[in-house]
Amino acid sequence: MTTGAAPARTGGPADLAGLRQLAVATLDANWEHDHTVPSRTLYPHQWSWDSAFIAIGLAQVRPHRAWRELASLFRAQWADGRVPHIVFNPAMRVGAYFPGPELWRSAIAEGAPAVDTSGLVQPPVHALAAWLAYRRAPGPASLAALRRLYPALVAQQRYLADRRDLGGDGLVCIVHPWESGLDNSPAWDEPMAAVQAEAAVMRAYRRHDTMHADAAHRPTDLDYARYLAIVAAYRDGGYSDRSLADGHPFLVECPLFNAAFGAAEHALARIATLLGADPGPHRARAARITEAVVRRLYDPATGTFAPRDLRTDRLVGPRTVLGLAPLLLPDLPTAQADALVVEARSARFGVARRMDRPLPSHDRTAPEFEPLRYWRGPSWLNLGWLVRRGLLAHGHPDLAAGLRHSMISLVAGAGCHEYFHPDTGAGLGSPAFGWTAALLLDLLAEDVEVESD
Ligand code: 2M8
Repeated sequence: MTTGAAPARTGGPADLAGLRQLAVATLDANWEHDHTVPSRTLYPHQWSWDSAFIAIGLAQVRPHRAWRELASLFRAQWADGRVPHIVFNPAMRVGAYFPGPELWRSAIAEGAPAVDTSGLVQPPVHALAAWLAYRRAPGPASLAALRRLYPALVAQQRYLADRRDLGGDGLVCIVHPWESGLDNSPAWDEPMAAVQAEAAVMRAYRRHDTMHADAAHRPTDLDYARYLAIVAAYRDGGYSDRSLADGHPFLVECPLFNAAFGAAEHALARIATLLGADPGPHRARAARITEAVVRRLYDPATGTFAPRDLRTDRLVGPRTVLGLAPLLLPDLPTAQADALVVEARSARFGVARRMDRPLPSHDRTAPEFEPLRYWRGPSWLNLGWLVRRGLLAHGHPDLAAGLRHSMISLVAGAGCHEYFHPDTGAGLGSPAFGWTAALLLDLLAEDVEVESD
């Protein structure tokens, strides 16, 4: 389904030097004393996985800031090891973002940091980011920063492994669509349909996103009412994970989240080796995670991965880009990696040596594909960047090159937008978006190496 006419391209710089300049200027403009905001208008605080992607790009041009970015995020780590998905900037006015600190009330929770945060997490791409930031800017200062961060990265993984394995099968369970990072993905339609809420609830609140972005591109009021109902359920239990398995309204094992969880152990193994620590336990955990991802989330009938709804114990139906994420696991067995390459090249996603259209966030051939609506079709650079790494790790440099070219062309055509129309490449969402700028810098640097253990 299409929501409205396709917007025209907005225009971006024509040459690579101009593109690089635009990316650096975007990151500089979004820098806020110790972190980078994803967007000055839509997202004026610090977001967890945004900071990880941003640190990778900053390492190319402002290495000192890359480490400050990660350090400021991990300063807000909770005592249990969770890294919150939003760290609120106390200097921002009340109402600058919805839902703000007054709704999360993190201060009431045991083990929360002094600064206000959300109580949710996001895909743990931080160990990979820290490793890459070091690789992009090696030297004594980076090494010292990595050494300081390592225990916090280990604690982040421990939280996920110990507190969030709600299915008891070695995988992390996400407890809100916001934890996936792909908030409004069609993957969540089935699990969200079971969440009790009414759109009318939103009359009591003032949404902030629709003041800065077209409402037709954003989640609906009913989606938001459900998001809030899930937050309230978690918050009212003090953000404790202990009894979630008995009745929390949203319990899902996500392939992207768990691929990031496994990739983090691979990255930690490399970091441990560099720091003179034992990489063995990280390697062993990585192998267990990959095995569990395949066992629990691979669907041989479709040849792709899908989220598992723990409330029904079923894989969800829609074939979203989340299904391609396990390519990130260097030890993904060949049978599954090959199947994912078939899926990536299919008409659903169109990854090719010469890509004529950008990688969409959802199956282009599905009836619920919406090219303009947030995470239900548009193209995002972070997903292209992750899939590209996966293609390189599994021996497909030609497809990876096509994806890289397509991502660079998107920004060249439209600027550092938050997301892009998956047919026309027109820029959508925030026009000056942090991770688009950062990952573009990483793509422009020719020396991107991909490790496979
Ligand atoms: C979007 O999510 C926030 C909620 O966390 C929102 O819609 O207000 C998502 O795209 C998420 O992946 C991203 O981290 C965040 C900030 O860029 O925005």
